[in-house]
Amino acid sequence: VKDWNGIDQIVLRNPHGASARVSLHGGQVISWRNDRGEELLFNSSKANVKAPKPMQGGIPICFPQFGSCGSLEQHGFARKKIWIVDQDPPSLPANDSKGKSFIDLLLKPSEEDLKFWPHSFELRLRVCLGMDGNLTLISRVRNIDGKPFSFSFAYHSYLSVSDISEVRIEGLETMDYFDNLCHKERFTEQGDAITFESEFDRVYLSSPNCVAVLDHERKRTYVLRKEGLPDVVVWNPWDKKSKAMADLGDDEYRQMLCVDGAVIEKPISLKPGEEWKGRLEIVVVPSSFCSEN
Ligand code: TA6
Repeated sequence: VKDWNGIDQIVLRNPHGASARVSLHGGQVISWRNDRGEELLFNSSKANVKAPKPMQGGIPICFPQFGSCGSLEQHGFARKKIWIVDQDPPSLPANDSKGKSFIDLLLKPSEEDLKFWPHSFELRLRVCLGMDGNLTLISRVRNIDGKPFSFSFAYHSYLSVSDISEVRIEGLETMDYFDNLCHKERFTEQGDAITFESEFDRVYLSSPNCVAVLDHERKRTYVLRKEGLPDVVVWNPWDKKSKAMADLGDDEYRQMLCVDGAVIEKPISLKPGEEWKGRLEIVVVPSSFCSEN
């Protein structure tokens, strides 16, 4: 399938009717539907679909920088680039790909990228759709340079919710976090589940590997399981910021919540030849379940 700009999109399907759509523009998962055809990711109705801007929604890849504290543009350049499909992907451990339909995308720096970030790397993203409709994203960053480099990373996951006031997050209680609204001041979360009544922009540090996002109205829970991604970003722009964002409808903040598996506080350092792997699996279940926490 091609998008508005003639850029390829790949659609993964499972035998029960679930699907995931991945764009070569940014290596971004732009749609994920369950076996009833319901969209599970948020996409803004005002999203700018013109390359190179990334679409507001889905799961953009933030690399090699998360946020705007650094020398690069906000969230790095990976989400603006055109990735390529690896037609001959390497085999991965059975639990990564067994019974799943998947696609491997690759990103390597262009001459232009090297001017801003002078490090040769290969970023491989495997997007898998399971028999049960689960979505798994596995990223591998390899240092193919002659010197070490470090980076931060996030799966900037826009989840679709019924109404932000009906949503709560479990699994981040008592965690330390940076509040991006207060110039990265460090706080500690109290014992209660997280709920939303105003703008929210936090990075939870060294958090558990399972976090649940409960949507009461839809009786739907997203369970996020992560490996190699110690931090969790939770973001909702709320009304004022939404109005200031050209790519987001004024009231659309109510139907979205970003919960990102990420590496932010302690960037990953790779020596020449080394590889890092970050895995995020999102499962949708009828109720909350993080048995391993
Ligand atoms: O913490 C998430 C965040 O960095 C927010 O500060 C907010 O600015 C947002 O991401 C921007 O994401 P976007 O997809 O609009 O580039």
